[in-house]
Amino acid sequence: MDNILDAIQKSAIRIKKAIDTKDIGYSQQQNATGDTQLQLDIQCDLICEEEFSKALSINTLVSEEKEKETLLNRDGQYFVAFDPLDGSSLIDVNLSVGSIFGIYDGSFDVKNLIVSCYVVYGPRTELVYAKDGVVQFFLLQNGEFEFVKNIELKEKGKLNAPGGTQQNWPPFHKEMIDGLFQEGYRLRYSGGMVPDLHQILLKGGGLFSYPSTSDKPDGKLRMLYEAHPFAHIFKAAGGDQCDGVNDLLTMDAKHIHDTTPCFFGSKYEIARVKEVYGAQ
Ligand code: AHM
Ligand code: MG
Repeated sequence: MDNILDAIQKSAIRIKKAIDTKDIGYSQQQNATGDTQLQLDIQCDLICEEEFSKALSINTLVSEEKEKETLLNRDGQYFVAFDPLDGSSLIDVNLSVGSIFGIYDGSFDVKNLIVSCYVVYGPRTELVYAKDGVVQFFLLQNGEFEFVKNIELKEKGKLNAPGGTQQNWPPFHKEMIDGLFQEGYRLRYSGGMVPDLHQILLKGGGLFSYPSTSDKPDGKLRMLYEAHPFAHIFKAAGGDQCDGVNDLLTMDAKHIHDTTPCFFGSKYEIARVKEVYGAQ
C-alpha cells in the first residue's frame, strides 16, 4: 500500500507542475464519456499511469480518461480507480481543480474500497486521505506532503453546493435546496467537485448535491473514481452521503464508468435529503 500512496504523491507533484506550465489546447480525442479531452487531461492520465506502473501490488487501473481497464499485474492485490484531472474545464479560467483516487482490495466492488484520496490544486496543493475511519489533511510544502490535521465534520454545516442544471431539477429537489437557503445556508459552488467538497469538509459541513435531472437521470458523477471515494471520505469524517435514498457505499457500478446521483454532507443535511427523496 505504501508504494501506491507514494505513487499518488509523486503524481500529484508532477500534475501540479503540468498545470502550472503546460499549454491547455484541446486534443482531437474524446474520453469514455464523450468529453473532448484537454491535452492536459491526457498528460495527467499518463503521469498517473506511469507512477502506478511502478507499484507491483496494483492489479488493475481504471481511469476516467480511458475507456477500458488497464491490467498491470495479474498477481497484484489492489485495484485503483482515478480521475487524474477532475474539473479540467475550469483550468482555462484559473479555478481550482483536483485528482481523485479510490483504492480497492481485490476488485472494484464498493465494499472493497479501503483507501480514498484526493488532491486539490489551488493557490496551494493539498491532499486528503481516508483510511480506517480517519481523514487526514496534508499540505505540499518544499516538495513534501506534510500532515496538517485530521478532518472531522460537525453535525450540521452552513454551505450549500447544488450541482446540475437547475432547469432540469425535479421540483422536490428545488424545494429542498431553496429550503436550505431559507434556513440560512450560503451558496458555494465552483463547478469543481474536488474544491467544492474540500470546502465543505474544511468549513465543518454543508451539502453538496448532484441529483438525477431530466437530462441526466443517472446524474453526472462517476461511481468508481468520483462518488465512491468521496462517499468514503465523508463517512470517515463523521458526515454522511447517499444517492438520494441509498447509501452510496452499498451501490455497485455495473460498468466501470457508470454514474450516480450523489449527495455528500454533514449528518443533518443528508438526513434531510433522505427524508425528501424517501417521500417521493
Ligand atoms: P469532469 O470529470 O468531466 O471534470 O466532470 C466532473 C465535474 C465535477 O468536478 C463537478 O462537480 C461537475 O462536473 C460539475 O458539473 P456541472 O458543470 O454540470 O455543474
Ligand atoms: Mg471527473
